Amino acid sequence: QEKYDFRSIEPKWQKKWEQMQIDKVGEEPNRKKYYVLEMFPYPSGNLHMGHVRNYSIGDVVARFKRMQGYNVLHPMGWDAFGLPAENAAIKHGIHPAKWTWDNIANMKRQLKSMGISYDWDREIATCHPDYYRWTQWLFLLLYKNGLAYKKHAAVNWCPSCATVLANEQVVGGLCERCETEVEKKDLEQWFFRITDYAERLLQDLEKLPGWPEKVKVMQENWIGRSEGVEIKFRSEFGDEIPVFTTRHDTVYGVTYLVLAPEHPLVEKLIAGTRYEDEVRSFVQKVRQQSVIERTSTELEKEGVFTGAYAINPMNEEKVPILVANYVLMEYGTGAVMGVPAHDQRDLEFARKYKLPVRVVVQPPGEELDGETMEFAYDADGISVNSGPFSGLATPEAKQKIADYMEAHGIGRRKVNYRLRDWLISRQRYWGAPIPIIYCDKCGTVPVPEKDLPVMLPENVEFKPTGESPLKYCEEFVHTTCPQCGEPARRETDTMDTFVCSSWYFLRFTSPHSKEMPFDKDKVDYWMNVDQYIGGVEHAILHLMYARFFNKVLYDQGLVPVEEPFQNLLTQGMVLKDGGKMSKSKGNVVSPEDIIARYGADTARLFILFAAPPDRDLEWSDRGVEGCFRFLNRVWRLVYAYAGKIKFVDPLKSGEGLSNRDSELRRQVHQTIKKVTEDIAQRFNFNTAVSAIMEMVNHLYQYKENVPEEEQNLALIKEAVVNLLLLLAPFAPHITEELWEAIGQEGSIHLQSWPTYDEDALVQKQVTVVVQINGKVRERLEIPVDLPRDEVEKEVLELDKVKRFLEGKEVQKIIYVPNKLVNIVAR
Ligand code: ANZ
Ligand code: ZN
Repeated sequence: QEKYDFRSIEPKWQKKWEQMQIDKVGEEPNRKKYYVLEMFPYPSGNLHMGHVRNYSIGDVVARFKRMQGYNVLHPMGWDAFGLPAENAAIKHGIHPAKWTWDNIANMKRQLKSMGISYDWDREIATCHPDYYRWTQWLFLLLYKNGLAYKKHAAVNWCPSCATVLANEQVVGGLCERCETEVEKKDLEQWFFRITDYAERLLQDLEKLPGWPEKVKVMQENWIGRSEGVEIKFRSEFGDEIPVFTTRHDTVYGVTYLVLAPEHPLVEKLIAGTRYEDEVRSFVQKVRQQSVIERTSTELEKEGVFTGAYAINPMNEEKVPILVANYVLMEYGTGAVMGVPAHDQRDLEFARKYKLPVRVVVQPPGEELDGETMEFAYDADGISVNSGPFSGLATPEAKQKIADYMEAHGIGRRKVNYRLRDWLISRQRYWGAPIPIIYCDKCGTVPVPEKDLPVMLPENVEFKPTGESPLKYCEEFVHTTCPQCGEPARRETDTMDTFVCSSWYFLRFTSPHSKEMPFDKDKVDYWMNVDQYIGGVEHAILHLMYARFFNKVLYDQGLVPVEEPFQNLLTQGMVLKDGGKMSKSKGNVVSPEDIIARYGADTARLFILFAAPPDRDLEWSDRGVEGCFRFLNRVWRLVYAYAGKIKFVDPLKSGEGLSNRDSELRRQVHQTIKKVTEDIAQRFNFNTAVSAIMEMVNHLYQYKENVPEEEQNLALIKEAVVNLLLLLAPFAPHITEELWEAIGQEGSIHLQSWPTYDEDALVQKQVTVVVQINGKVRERLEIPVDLPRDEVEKEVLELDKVKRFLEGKEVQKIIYVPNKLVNIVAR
């Protein structure tokens, strides 16, 4: 065969593999299992390069592990609910279901053209009733265990998407999806009690040495654990006002108290007073600001006096109560003790409103003055002006004051988390309906399991009204109460799509299970995911939610492991001209075009070769060309020998080989060692590929430099067999074709990963005779085939040679490789 015709090779093998069911996998209790998973995509319509990268990385791991003898689970599916489908419906009048399933069909076709080794029999789509019935089942499981509840809450509302957003979906005050300014809205919403798991979600990060440090830090910060004391202040009227502080040692420095505008006490304190109007209008104003704005250090701190006072329980001092924008209702108790000398926000606030600043912690060797200080002193020091606690160093003061407060019922030690409960209600159609029924008599009634799934009705109208189309779908809303049989109404909210993706990795173990979301014996065999691969954009939300779900299921005895993902690889981005590929920049390279022009093997090889997987990768047309040329080089090399080596057995040992041949064999085995280690230990696919490229160069050198009749065909067979095996996980089609061409039996992808011969790695030594002007003066041991310049260098450094050359000038050096050096000098 003359030409590397990927256009016929790739579809041919894809079809054959499908017929052979080569990627089908089942439980085999006696084999080591390996579960490799790439984050499943949202079916937006077309694969982009980020997908190609994600799945190419996963496929190398899957194929490599398979060749190493593992029973590998490598599935793929679709994160198929969500907004874009519904927006398409509103904009173009296409039903979200049709839009989604068409996109899935197209992307599946594109994925198949990449030759990724998925077990397609396990394909799942979260929008399929066979899947979402179990999402609903899991909702009920959480509900029954007190982990799903409904409450009235001010929520983030995107007016453009017309839906509620989780805090995590608000970025810099803007909607993550459409970048519209987010508003606040009061709604009854469903929440999952993820805060019950805050401590375990934090602690168990330690059990994940196979996760990138940066991801663990992000999760840690998101959970935001802090230790402090909840101190009971009270108003002059006797209302309790607990405050959470991490600096209870500064309690003698409190000069005012601040409530969040949403704090329930505010109304009570101001009602009927002359402060009423001013406070109310301030509260209204602040409620328009987002949480993000309000926590920003740049925020202009603003507040108003309520007219009321609070009593400091430590010294019975009276301090004014204010309402301010920098205090959040969602954190701690929604009330803060103001210690301007030791908290920068408080200081800025105090200066603005002329509140006193009292120093109660002195830095060692410095005198702070409350009147003039410009920066709060928030480090440790020595307590002053603090009654019986004056003179103590900060850690000790904290200890003693907390003890005192607990002993006197003034306060209690408390751990606080920044993590909030997970708001899962969405006022949208294209999601899993929340399986709840409201009955006038029975109240909130969960849908009985036997009635699942609560099907999404097909026949709904899509209008940009901001309300769920389900609300207006009579046949959906009206139902009967499962408890009393009277007419009742269905919940019309659907679930956040992050719920669907929080358990899909479990469903892949038993995607067709009709009895349960997944079979116990299947998850016991496959879990946990040995290697999870995906974008760092999911480092917080998806991974946190999935860990939470898995822990709930672990506690229920439904899954065998507490942490779902043993190892995590967060791949870098694919950049073009130094920036992100994006439609708006017009610099998008379409995977489909690249595959059409160069084939899937080239696309995969380039993307794996161009950078280590966790780094950003710069797209380069020349780089793609280079990989294409390389595969052509492999093609020509193998075909040049195919006929001659077809019936030759590969060499099995290096015994009795000539120096030349030993050296080639050494290079082959060296490459096996390097590629194996690069893949297994570090996922350094880029260096693995470049080692394979080098090996091909050595083979060409052998082919061109060794006279044909001296070429060792058994050795070449050994080399070519190993070359193809090493390249197989990266470029599965061409290697399969060439495997057949050199007469090997069975699919290359069913072969064992090559092992190297330790003995072959030793570089052979040869003795070179050193002559000066034709007379033998010295002998030198060098490694076989040491490059000429290195041989010359070594020779000229020999003592004897130096002595003979003294006062002479070297005119030329003649080198007969591996045999003789003759220095001509005068
Ligand atoms: C008094 C104090 C004095 C504070 C001092 C700090 C320094 P982390 O570490 O994030 O948990 N705080 C408490 N609840 C708040 C709320 N709802 N909105 C805004 N701020 C709030 O922070 C705990 C500290 O954040 C608490 O300790 C409190 O200020 C503030 F020299 O109390 B501190
Ligand atoms: Zn009822």
